[in-house]
Amino acid sequence: MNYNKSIAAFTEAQKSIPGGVNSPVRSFRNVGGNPLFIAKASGSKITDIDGNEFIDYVGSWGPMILGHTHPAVVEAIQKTAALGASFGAPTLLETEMAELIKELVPSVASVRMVNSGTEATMSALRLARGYTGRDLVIKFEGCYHGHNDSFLIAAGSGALTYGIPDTPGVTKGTARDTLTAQFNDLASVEQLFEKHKNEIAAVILEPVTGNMGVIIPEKEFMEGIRKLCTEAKTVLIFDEVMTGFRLSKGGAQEILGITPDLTTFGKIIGGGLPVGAYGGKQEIMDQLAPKGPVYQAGTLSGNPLAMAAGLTTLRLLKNTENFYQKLEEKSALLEEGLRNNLNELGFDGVINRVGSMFTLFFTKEKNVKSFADVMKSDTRLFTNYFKLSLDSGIYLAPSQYEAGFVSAAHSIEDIEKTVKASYMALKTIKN
Ligand code: HOZ
Repeated sequence: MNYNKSIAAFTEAQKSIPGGVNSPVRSFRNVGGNPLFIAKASGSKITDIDGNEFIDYVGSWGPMILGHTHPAVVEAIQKTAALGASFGAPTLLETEMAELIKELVPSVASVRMVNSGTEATMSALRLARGYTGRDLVIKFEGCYHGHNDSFLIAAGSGALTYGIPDTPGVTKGTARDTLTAQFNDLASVEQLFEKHKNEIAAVILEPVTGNMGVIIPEKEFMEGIRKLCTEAKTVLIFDEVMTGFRLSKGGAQEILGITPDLTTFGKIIGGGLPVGAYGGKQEIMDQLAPKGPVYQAGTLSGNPLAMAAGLTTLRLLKNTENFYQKLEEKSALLEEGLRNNLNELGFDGVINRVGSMFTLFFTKEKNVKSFADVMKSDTRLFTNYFKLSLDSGIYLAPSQYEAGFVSAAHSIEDIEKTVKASYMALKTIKN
């Protein structure tokens, strides 16, 4: 494939944008390549400015569950835009969105819209601190909750990809208030609760991780955390920015059968436009200004375009028969094909998948259940695989530590093509 225009565009971009990108993980630096500059996308396909077309498993890092440029979503954005892009005043769309989220996610009694997942997690933490009157938060190594200072400690996603899980610029005081535990290791959480009795405001986690690749939580781990939080009157926050409306209508909490106190959302609820939200128990949400004393605000919060795109997306998920069943079937087919390839060609690897979220870890481990397991992955092998996949028309996230996403627009033919391309990539690596 010829990437000349993207190469030139990246050179130009680096003159005026730090690192040439507005979010680090998309720079391809980790896989030694040049990011593709995208011209357009439709359904399961994305097209770069050189005219190369790819089957897209990034899906804008999660939001595009219906595929790109779904006609109903495009129409909703266009119609809403014609009425005005932003008013800084309430609209009916915001209430409709809140009501729909409440209906689909029963743990949410009240919900506040913001503009990104980062804002959602940052605000949820402030709210948990205001509600409990405590300072400390427990997060899990490798989990990523956006780029707020409190969460850039042992962080996943781009921070992990570029080896800066603890970023400079976070004050010692902030870092001291963030405690880290190990995912799927309940004892590591218990120890922190023992040591900091009655001081922990919140525990936050991705209930199914995506930002260190997909890791499936063990039942006892999740139940144990819920119990610890309840006993200590600590606020349990599920960061469902990635998993919300992705793994089921009710998100990860529905399939795991665990009820958090607060949930953060993003990605899918904006249908591809910038958005975030956080919601949960009434008595906690009542602490938010103007009802309560915990302040949080935003000029573009509940923006009509984002609400229109998100509402249209959520309604389609809700009203399309067997929506999640069909996604599951396609994703299972992909998993099976990828696993057969690994086995047939004698590669070590683990494929973790929940619904339409998956990660292929190149590793000799039998399972990938923890951050420590993730870190044993062969990233050199991943890099080769990534580049060969790209050259054969498959667009994967440019990092071993991310999830892939299947959308409703992916066809069986797309999946078969992907499995074939993956086979050829592995065969080339082997030879
Ligand atoms: N944190 C996102 C991936 N988990 C990166 C999003 C982007 O670079 O656009």
